[in-house]
Order: sequence, then structure tokens, then C-alpha cells
Amino acid sequence: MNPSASQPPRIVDLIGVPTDVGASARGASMGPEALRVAGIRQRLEAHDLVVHDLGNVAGPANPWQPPVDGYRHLDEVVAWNQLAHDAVHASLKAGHLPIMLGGDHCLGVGSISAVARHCREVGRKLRVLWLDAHADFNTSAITPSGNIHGMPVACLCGLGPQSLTGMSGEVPAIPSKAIRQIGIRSVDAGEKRLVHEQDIEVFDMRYIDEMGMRHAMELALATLDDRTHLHVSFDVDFLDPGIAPGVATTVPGGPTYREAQLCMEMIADTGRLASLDVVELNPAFDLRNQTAELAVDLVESLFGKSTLMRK
Ligand SMILES: [Mn+2]
Repeated sequence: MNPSASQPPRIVDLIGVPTDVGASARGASMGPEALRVAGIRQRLEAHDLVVHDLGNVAGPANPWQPPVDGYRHLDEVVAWNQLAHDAVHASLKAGHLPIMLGGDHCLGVGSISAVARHCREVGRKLRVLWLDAHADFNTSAITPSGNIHGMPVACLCGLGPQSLTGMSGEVPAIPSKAIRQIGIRSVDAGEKRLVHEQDIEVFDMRYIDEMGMRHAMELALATLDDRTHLHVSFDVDFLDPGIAPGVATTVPGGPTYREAQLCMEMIADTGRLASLDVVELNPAFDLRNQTAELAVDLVESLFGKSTLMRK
């Protein structure tokens, strides 16, 4: 007997958050549409998921101003994150699996604050996998640029403006122990000190080179249980720019196609994925939508597509 046959189909909500207010370059605001053009809905439906495309939330325009007190566009970043938070929280409350289509990575604050709020409400543990070339742990005091897409992990850990750190209803939104960072290869000096102070578990590219993606993921996914909500925050700049040119902040030396597939397949194998962000896809830098198509391919793997022969 097939146990899944008696269960209702899983409902996935696609939530477009088309903004680049937190980014260093314009264009991530076009990410949601590029992912739709690459067929994200149809590809997920092929895996027996019911997909509701909720369209895009609508926030303020990008004023493209210099930073003020170490933050660029803070008011607009807060407004977009509140929209992301509310949409993701409503999806989780309905028992659905939200996929936030970014948008730049500042939106991880709103999305993961909603996940943290939901986990508190229903008494679940939280594990966050942060797939990224960067640690995203800047603060207004140490940021070279003021771009808030370099600050979301710090904000979630309680370091940042109250309007962002408090979005989940508690500060910090999540314990730093809940986070695993994977693929990191570009960290500012001040950031490095803070990441160590917070004792965040990081599997950087040196680790992946030496130990392999398999070992990194085994550790990153260790101690999950059936009460754990697994959230993946997938910054497309995680991938090697040779296969993923469509981001504004490329860093050489990222995971290859096979390493990225293995990463996603091992997450899928846990059966615990409960929410997802896909962020920083920037069609202005892409070539014929190839990065969007790769991102969709990898999202499909997160939901159980196997590229291999095993059953
Ligand atoms: Mn990022």
C-alpha cells in the first residue's frame, strides 16, 4: 500500500516579491517573472504538488538613494519585508508550503521571521539552511555599502534596526544555533568576527572542497526530527557563476552543477522541507534566462526530482 495515497496533496504557494531595494545593483525585482517564465509552476505540478501562484505583492518603488546611518532604503526594505512576512505567514497558517520568489536577499528577514513566528505558534523546531556565497551578516556599523541584502542573517539573530529584528514578534527571531550556512566564500572582516561570536555553523567552500558536499550536507541536516520545520533560503549566487551568471554579486568558486544537485537532493531526502526562498536572481545579468532555468531545475530537485537512476 502506498501511504502517500491516503494523504491530501501538498499545496505550494508561490509568492512573488519583486523588489531590489536591498541590493547593490538593480534587476532582482524581475526575478519572480523570470522564474515563472522558466516554468516553476508547471515543473512543481509535475511532482504531484498543487501549486497556487498568488502573484506578486506590491510595495514601494526603489528610490535609489545613498545610505543613511549605514542603511540604504531602510523604510522601503521594512515595507517590502512586512509584505513578505504577512504573505508567508498566511501561507503557513493555511497549512501550505510557501515559496517566496525574490527579490533580493533582504527579504529573508520577512520570510524567515514569518517562519519563526509560525514555529512558535505551532510548537515546532526550526532549522534554516542558508545557501549563499556570502554570510549576509553585516550591520550598519561594519557594512561597506549599507545594502541591506548583506544584513539579513544579522537581523534574524537580533543585530540590526528594531523595525527588522522585531518583525517576528521576538528578538532575536531565531537562535543562531538554528542556522547552517553553506557555500560561503566571500566574508568581510567585521562580518567574520560577528559570525564567529554568534557561533553559526558554516560549511564554507574550503570545507566543501576538502570534505565534499555530501559530508557538509550530512552535518547540516543532522538531528532533524519529525517536529523540525526545515527552511531553505536559496541565494542564487550560491552557485558557481560559470553555471549561474544571472546574479549581480557573483563570486568565483561556487558549487558545480552536480554539487548543487546533490545538496538539493539530500535536502529532499529528509522530507522536512516546509518553506523556501529563491532570491537574488537578476535577469538583467542573465543569458537567455539560463540561470532562472537552472534555479527552477534545482527547486525541482528540492521537491524530489532525482537526476539519477535510483528509485
Ligand atoms: Mn545572500
